[in-house]
Amino acid sequence: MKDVTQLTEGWSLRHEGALLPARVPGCVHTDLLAAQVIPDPFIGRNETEIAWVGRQGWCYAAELDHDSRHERTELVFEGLDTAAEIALAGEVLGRTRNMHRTHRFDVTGRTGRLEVRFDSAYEEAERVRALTGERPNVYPEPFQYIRKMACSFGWDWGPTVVTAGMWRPVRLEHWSTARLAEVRPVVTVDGLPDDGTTTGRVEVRVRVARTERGAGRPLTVRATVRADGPGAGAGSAAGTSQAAEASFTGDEAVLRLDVPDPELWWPRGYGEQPLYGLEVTLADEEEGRLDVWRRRIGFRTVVLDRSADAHGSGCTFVVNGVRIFARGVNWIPDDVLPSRMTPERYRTRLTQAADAHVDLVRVWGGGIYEDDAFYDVCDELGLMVWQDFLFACAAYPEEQPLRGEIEAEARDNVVRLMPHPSLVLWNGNNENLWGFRDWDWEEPLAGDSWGEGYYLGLLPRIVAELDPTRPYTAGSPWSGSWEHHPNDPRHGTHHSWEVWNRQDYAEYRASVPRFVAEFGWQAPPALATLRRALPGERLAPDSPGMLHHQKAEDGNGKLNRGIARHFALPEGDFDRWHYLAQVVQARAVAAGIEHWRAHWPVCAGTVVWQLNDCWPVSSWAAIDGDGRLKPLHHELRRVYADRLLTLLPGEDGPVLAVDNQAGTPWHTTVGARRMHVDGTVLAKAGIPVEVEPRSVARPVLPAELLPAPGSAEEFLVVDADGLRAVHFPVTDREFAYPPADYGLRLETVAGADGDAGARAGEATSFDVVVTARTLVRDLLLQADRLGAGATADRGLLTLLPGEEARIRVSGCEDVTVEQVRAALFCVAPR
Ligand code: BMA
Repeated sequence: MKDVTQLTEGWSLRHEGALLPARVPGCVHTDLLAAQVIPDPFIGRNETEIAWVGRQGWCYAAELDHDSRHERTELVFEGLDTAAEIALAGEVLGRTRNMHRTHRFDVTGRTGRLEVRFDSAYEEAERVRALTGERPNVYPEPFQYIRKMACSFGWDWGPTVVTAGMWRPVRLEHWSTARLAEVRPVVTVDGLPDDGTTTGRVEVRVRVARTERGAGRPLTVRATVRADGPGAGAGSAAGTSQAAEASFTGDEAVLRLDVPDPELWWPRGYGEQPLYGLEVTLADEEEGRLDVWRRRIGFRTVVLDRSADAHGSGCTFVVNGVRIFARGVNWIPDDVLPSRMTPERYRTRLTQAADAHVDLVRVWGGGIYEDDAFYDVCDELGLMVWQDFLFACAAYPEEQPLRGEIEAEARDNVVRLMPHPSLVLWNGNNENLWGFRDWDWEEPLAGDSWGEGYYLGLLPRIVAELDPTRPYTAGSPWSGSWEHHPNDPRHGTHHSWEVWNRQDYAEYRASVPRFVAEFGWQAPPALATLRRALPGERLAPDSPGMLHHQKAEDGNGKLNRGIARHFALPEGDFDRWHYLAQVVQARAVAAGIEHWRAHWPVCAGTVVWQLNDCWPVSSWAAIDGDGRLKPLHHELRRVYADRLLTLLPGEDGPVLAVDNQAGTPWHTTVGARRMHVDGTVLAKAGIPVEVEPRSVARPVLPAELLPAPGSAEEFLVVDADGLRAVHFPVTDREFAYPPADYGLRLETVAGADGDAGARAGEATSFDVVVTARTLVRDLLLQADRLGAGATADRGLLTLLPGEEARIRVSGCEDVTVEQVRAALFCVAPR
């Protein structure tokens, strides 16, 4: 049986003649940080100070000592970042130039000093650029000439932190006769439940590598699939187990397993996430078991329906026959130093996404193929994953040495990720087809390659060959062919960026794309995050640290104009600017989603740019670089919930849309009130509504309920089953808000052990009970002002006079009512 030894210990990093202790997996920056050679790049303007780290070569070393009874020993690097030369006892084993691949070297019988010498990624990129020639790029740095996480060279939300190192595990594999080189489960489902009997089919395609002795030997491979995992509960296929055996033709074998009536894997909100364990064992007669491979799989079908219809051509995910409005977010690397990611951190971040009722996560092409831990959590939480191949915002040469690297990398990652049932789409690139058409690339390219051959040729061929049941799209955005503009809203996927760049967020309502794969609005991170990142700085929207932690072109200008369209732009009041920027972000994204969801099924999904951040920065993220939730996160939780009440501004006043994305009908009565700003109800009605599952109803609002057009004193409120929507006929700066007046009281929450108050100094939970005496619009408790670890369970709240709201605060020590009052913000403060 194969033996595996992880090589985590005994590594050192050479720096100016000294040897620093090194962590593997890890990278140069984390080792230099641990040795206090560099300051934290996330703090202040340290990023600029440590730019030198990326500009030089680095050498890691360890003593390699092994002694094995096996025929073969291989040194396996799951990820080398990036341009490396690997030498053992002074002899070069090989060279690498791609952080997204696994590399394997034969070290049978060889021991001694193992050195992994990294060149500067810039040097490598320049070398390749010299071979392929120059290509256009949206960003200044040369990321398209090197297969390394593009955003490590800086992005419009990310710092330039160009690292090097063994960012994924390194191990020795000792084996004899043969090992499993590739295992690909192709999972399909015959006969969906409505058709009567269902059969889950697993076709396992196996490839082996052999030693000389193994060359002629007959091998057998056995596969078993059994119910497993958190979702497989009572009444499920629990306990069932199927097995199959096959022998090899050459180095390949195919096994087929049928699982009768499998429990289906569903996206969250549509059903459970039962997972089945698949085990593949390689054996030969003399030695018995040689190698084992284990993964979890799930039974579901997925189709991306792109067929033509009266509106153009759609883009609708269909899982197990159910058509889905995708409630998505874009995912960027959660840390600009991705070796720091842990399974726990993936789980935290993805659980935050699930808490916001997200059901689809797009792994964006300027980042990485994430660790298996990421996709494991998505499998468990029912988060559909759309995976970009790693190309973003640039023209990419198709010549060697890049072409071979890209093919190898795509093969590695398709094979690695295809067992995950959460994976629903492979996508060729981010914005490159659009870039070719619209960003003036054609002239500088002058006929040179730019990546089209990857997106329309190589990548779809690889997906069809290796992972034939999964949909592939050439790019995002993409209209399906060159016949239509790549970003044509009527066809396929669309990125909506004009609105943030140049317009008021109301303009989201001007079109109904078939699938909005990117759109978003910026806001600064939580105050505690800024305080940590910018120690000692007197914060102002344009203070030096704030500007350094704002990477977007004219980012602050766009933030300010976004605020000024609705509110008086606060001068000299950072806290209010910060609050208003966060309000506008939440409202903007909500406006888009409310509008597009109301147009289901013409529009079949929204993928918010962006869920997360990779350091502390003002950005489009809903969760900031320290993991704190912005008000947008709470707003996503509202607008992505199964049930949503929406008031959409229409030509003749507000239009009510009642969205029901649940699988059961929603029968309710919408209470609608036309109100005066002083709290008087001017007209009211109960509107009975019946909304079918996964559909939208638009009940007519009686005319007497519509606030007078242009009124600065009237507004409309609709409520149903604890949900609320409000409509104000004019912008906030025009509306006659009374100075907000509310009472405040704090109530300690009984602990889980029934212990009423908390012991002194102990972190606790308490409720902030707000009683509105006037209209209070978009009340927000910024819990991080009460304590760096404090969180609140609610975001923006609009209260009518006399209403009470309860906000649960967790993770902070006792505070006073005055402190809470100072952490509360609203649109029209007293
Ligand atoms: C799109 C993304 C990213 C970018 C974002 C915000 O272009 O694909 O490249 O960060 O917009 O500008």
